[in-house]
Amino acid sequence: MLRIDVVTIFPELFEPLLSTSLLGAAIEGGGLAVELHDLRDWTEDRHRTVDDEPYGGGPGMVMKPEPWVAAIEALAGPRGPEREARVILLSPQGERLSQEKVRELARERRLVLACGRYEGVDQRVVDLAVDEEISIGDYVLSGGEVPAMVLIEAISRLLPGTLGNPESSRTESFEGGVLEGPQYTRPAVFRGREVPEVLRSGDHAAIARWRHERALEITKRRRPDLAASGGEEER
Ligand code: JBZ
Repeated sequence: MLRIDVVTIFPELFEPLLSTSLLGAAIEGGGLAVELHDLRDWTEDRHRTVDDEPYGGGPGMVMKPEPWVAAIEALAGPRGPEREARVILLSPQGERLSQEKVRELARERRLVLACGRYEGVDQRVVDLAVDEEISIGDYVLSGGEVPAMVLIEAISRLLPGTLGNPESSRTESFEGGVLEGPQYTRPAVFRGREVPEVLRSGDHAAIARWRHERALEITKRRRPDLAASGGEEER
């Protein structure tokens, strides 16, 4: 069982994700528990303030350290060997998320996902309370909520007993370091375009060979960086 505590000023953003079938199944199946927390619950002023002006000037606001450190320590305990959860801040300064990292996190018992907003979080939160920073990629976002959802969905697919089809998690894109080739369903002819004959041949060896060839072809063309590793990652 993996428990994920999410700390955010927008907990309601996560509700639709948590009630969809895939995550719903992981949660119903008992492999995953997600608890949402409003950062403002750890403020102490009347206005429940979470941000303030940046020292040194500049545009925008910075998230205050006090509510963050209080929230993280309440959920994970103080940093150190006794800590009860691995604390991850979603941030552009983080290490790029990979399927290898997803597999590593799926083996943990507890995670705390800290979602920043505004121009970022006071550095002392990172220095005093966060275990690691993760980024989902090089595009500009407004906060860590969507990255946290990406992480939760990627992890949930790997939890034991939570996947509809256990085979699909291995063969899908990236698990083997290779993209999937083209997929087809009925009808056999759509707007004059036929499903490749081999897929309708019933020759399972020929189908497997064809799929493998198409997978290597698309990987080499679209993701030469992946193709360079020969598709031998994790097998
Ligand atoms: C992320 C201030 O909060 C942010 C802003 C951008 C951003 C994150 C958090 S996490 N970008 C990413 O995963 O790349």
